[in-house]
Amino acid sequence: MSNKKLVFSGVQPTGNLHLGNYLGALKNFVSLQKEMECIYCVVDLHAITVFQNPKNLYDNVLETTASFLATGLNPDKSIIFNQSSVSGHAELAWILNCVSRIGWLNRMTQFKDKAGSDKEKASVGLYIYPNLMAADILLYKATHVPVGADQKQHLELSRDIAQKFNKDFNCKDFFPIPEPLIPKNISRIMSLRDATKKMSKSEESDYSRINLKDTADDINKKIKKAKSDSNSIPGEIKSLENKPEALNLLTIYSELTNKSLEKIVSEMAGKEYSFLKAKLAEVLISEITPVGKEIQKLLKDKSYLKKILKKGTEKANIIAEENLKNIREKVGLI
Ligand code: AQP
Repeated sequence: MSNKKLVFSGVQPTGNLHLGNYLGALKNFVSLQKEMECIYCVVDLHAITVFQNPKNLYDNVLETTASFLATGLNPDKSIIFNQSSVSGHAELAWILNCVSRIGWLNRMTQFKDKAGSDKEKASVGLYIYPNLMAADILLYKATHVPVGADQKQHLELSRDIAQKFNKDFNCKDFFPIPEPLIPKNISRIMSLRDATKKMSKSEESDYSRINLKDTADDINKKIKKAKSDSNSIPGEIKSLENKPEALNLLTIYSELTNKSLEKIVSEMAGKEYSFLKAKLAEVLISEITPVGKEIQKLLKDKSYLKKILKKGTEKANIIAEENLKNIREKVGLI
C-alpha cells in the first residue's frame, strides 16, 4: 500500500456558507493545504439530493468556489473542482451502492433528520447520499478527510464500505481506510436561535447563523438577538451543561480568540451575556467580514471562477480515471 497522504473533502453548494462551515471545515482545509496534497470539491451532486432551483444551484457552485478561495485555499496547491464535472464520482457511487448494505444506510441519522416525518417522500438520492460520499473519497484513494462532527457517521460508513470492497474483491489495502480529521474543540457550531440544532444553510431563519457574506451590521444584529441566558456567566463549564445557547456563544468566542474554553469562562465569570456578545461581535467582524468582502470581489469575475474549476477538473480527472481503471478491473468490468 502506498504511504502517500491525500486529503479529500467537499462542501455542498446549497446556499450561503456560514460560521459552522468555516470553523468546522474550511479553516482546517486551509491549514492542511500546508502539509499535504489536498483535493477540495464543491459537491453539487450531493446538493441535488434535495431539490435545488437550477439557477440558484449554478450560482451557488460559483459562490462556494469563491468562498474556498476567499478563506485561503490556493488553486495552485490544492485541486479545486465541482463534483459533477468528474463523472467517475457517479460511476464509483454505483459500484459502491452494490457494496454498501441497506442495514448500514438505515442507521444514518442525517437521513432521518433531513427526510423529516414523511420518509416515503424523500429522494432515493438522499437515502444513498453516504454511498456517494464514500465514492468521493475512495475515487482518489484519499487517506484523510477533514469534516465537522456532523459528518462523522457518514465517514464511518465510508470506512466500512472501503473495508468491505477490499474484502469482497480480495484486494487487501486496495482502498486506504480514510481517517476523519474533526476539529477538537469546535466540531459542531450550533444555531444561534436553538442550540439543540446545528448551524445550517437550510435553516429558515437567517438569524440562526452568521453567513460568511454578512456585513458588520448583520453580525451585530444577529449576535445581539442570539439566545443566551438571563443569569450572568458562571465560573465553571459544568454549570453550562443545560444552557446550550450560552455554551455555544462561549465556544465560538474561545475558538475565534484561540483561548481554551476554561480560560474564557474564567475570564468572563460573573459578567452579563451582553458583555460576551459585544466582544464576540467584535472578533467575528474582524475575522469574517474580510472573507465576505473577498467573496463579493471574486464573484464579480465569474469567468475566473469557472477557469479555476476547469483547471481543477482536469487534474482531478487524471487521478480519478487512473484509479477507476483499477477499480473496474477488480470488479470484473470490461
Ligand atoms: N454547524 C456546523 N458546525 C461544524 N461544522 C459544520 N459543517 C456544516 N455545518 C457545520 C461542516 O461543513 C462542511 C460542509 O458541509 P456541507 O455544506 O457540505 O453540508 P452540511 O453539513 O449538510 O451543511 P449545512 O450547512 O447543514 O447544509 P444544508 O443545510 O444544505 O444541509 C462539512 O464538513 C460539515 O461537517
